[in-house]
Order: sequence, then C-alpha cells, then structure tokens
Amino acid sequence: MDKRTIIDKPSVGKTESYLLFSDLHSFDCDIKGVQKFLDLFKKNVPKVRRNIILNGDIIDVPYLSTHDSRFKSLLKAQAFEDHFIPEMDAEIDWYNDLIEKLGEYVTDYNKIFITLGNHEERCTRPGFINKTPHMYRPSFDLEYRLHVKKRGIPFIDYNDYFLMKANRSANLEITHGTHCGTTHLKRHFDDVHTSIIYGHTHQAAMQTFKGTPTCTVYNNPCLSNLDPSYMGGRINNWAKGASFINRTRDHIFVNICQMQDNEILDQYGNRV
Ligand SMILES: [Mn+2]
Repeated sequence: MDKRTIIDKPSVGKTESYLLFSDLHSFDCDIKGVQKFLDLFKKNVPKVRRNIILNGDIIDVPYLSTHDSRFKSLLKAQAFEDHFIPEMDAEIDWYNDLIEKLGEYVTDYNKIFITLGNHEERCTRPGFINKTPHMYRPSFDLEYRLHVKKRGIPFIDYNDYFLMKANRSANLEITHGTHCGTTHLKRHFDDVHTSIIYGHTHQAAMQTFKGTPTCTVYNNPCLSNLDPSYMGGRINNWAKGASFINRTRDHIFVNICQMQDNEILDQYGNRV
C-alpha cells in the first residue's frame, strides 16, 4: 500500500509518450476501441518513444466477487478445478494475448507498465487466498501468470503508485484509484497532494487544485461496454476512452480522449 515506483525521466531534449488504458474488464472490453487508440499512437509517435500503461481492472474476475451469490458456497465446496481455475485461466489467456499484442507497438516489454485494480485484487484477498490450498495458489498469482519478471514488465499492486517526476510541472502519480461518488477528484488529490491520474470510476474528468506548481487530477475513462449486464440497465455517467501522456524532463501533459461513434476525440472535442 502506498508504495511508489518511479518511471525514469526522458533523456535531455526528448519526449516520451504513454498510452494509458484502464478498466477494460476483459470480456466486456471494447477491443475495436483499443485498436483505434493503438493505431493513433503508432501514427503519431515513433516506436522508441512509445510506452503503454495498463492501469488496472484490465480483467474482471467476477467469480471471485463477494457480490457473486455463488462465490461463498463454491469456495466452501473447494470448487477450484471445476470452477475457479478454469474461469481464471480464461481471463489470464485474454490478458496474456493483450500483452503480446501490445508488445508489437513498443520496443520492449519493459515499456508496458501494469498496475492492479480492485477487480484483480480479488485474487489476493485473505478471504479467498487463505481458503485456497497451496497447490492452487499460483493460479491466482497475476505477477507469476502474466510472466512479469520474465518479460521485465514494471508491475505494481493495487493502491500502489507509479510516479513521474518533472522539473517544472507537478509530479504525476499513476494508480488505479479507490474513491467513487461525487467527490472522487478531490479525494484522490487529498491522497497525494500532487497531480494524479486514475481510472476506477469509468468517468472522464479533470480538475485543477492549488499548488506550486498547479496540480491536476485526471480521471481516465473505461474502454469497456457502457451497459454491462451487472448494471441491470441503470443509468450511469460512464465514458469510453483512454489517455495520452507526453512528458519531457520539464513538463507532463495529459490528454484524456473519449470515443464517440467509434471516433477518438481529444479533450476539446476534436477528432484525432
Ligand atoms: Mn476499479
């Protein structure tokens, strides 16, 4: 909790670009939308300057949710081999396929950054893992199953932060996010007192806060179905999109983009 992993500054005179996705939710993912963002990134940024951040809730893990009515009884029945493990395997395959696909857009897997969201964190909750026999535990170890060490992927747990430092802009913290409701921008700012980008709420938002230099809080939208079955058709304020982060040694600039009618719009509503 609250651990920080620094992402190195670009070398003098260079700009680094990061495409940040969050809340893809595996089988609810808008994969065509992901492709659109990758195409745009490829068109605008040379490969050596490209980085990709997967900022949590990339998979959904619904079968380990305590809200799932069957979860407790299936856990009690130790339904690992015929339920939990096959469900997990399907999502892990999806996640590994995604990483492989993204690998084509960067020069090395160490340019793909992974943070865990609250959905992935379900795999590590004591209520589940303490009741999981030792022999089955590796199946739910995301760091192991995504080959993070072998691939050299920078990887952080839920509620930890990647940190980009800048000489003149406020530093930018990157995390999946924890707060919802109407005051999440302020509450995420209060956690770090600097600029921050998070997902979690599936909303597109931005607000500046007092500081020297001024701090900006960015809420990255989701890139998954806006009307998933678990919402039961209820109205929401979600948005689809992803963010581009450009940084030099001095400055960090974040552009939250949204999808409208399958087109990518920047934060001014221009088609990009
Ligand atoms: Mn979340």
